[in-house]
Amino acid sequence: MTAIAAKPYDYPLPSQTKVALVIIDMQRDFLELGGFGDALGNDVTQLQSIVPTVKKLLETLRSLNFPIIHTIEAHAPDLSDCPPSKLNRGEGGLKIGDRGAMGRILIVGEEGNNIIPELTPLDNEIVIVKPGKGAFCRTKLEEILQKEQITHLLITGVTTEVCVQTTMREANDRGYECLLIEDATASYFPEFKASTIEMLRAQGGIIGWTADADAVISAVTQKE
Ligand code: C5J
Repeated sequence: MTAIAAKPYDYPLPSQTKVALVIIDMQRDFLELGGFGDALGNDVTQLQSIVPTVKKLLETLRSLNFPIIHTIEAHAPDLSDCPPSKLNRGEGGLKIGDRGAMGRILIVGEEGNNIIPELTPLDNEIVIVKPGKGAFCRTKLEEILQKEQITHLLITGVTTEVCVQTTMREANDRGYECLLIEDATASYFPEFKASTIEMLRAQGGIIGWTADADAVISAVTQKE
């Protein structure tokens, strides 16, 4: 048994646990100019700052043969999986399905919808295409985790208070032990990131744990 130095207390990693790295929505649509995030008026450089840390985690856990799960927020070209409540949100800018500088916004297969080149998934890694903010909503993620006997999720990606937080809450309710890697998640709003971290680990870790990437890397390296 080992543990990751975390808050509100150490995150236990019993020897039999199967741990996956989850990388949420590190897509050009959120991180680059001309994508969905930019169209909504956000400063995309806030998200770009975590790329080296996520890459380091990915390369380390990949080299140790941990399962890697990438998610992509995307919709079908005919938008049949995008409810009006999502499609019509936002004012002024481009909407989901509109043509932007990197193709149609948040549409599967479009240039802007791809994961950024630095974090491109390998063929043997799991990629979950999700129409919602949470990675469990209308996807096969739970089925895959059960089949692979994965019980512990190390969560990274963007944006902290939207898709990352929603996914961590969905996972926690399903019984997964979740740890959010603080310097490997980002928001367009730094104050939202800080609040999300506080609320997830409040009340004795009501939704889960948080830790730095270095603490995670040091513990998983020992676990092997
Ligand atoms: C958003 C996400 N913010 N990946 N998506 O629309 O957080």
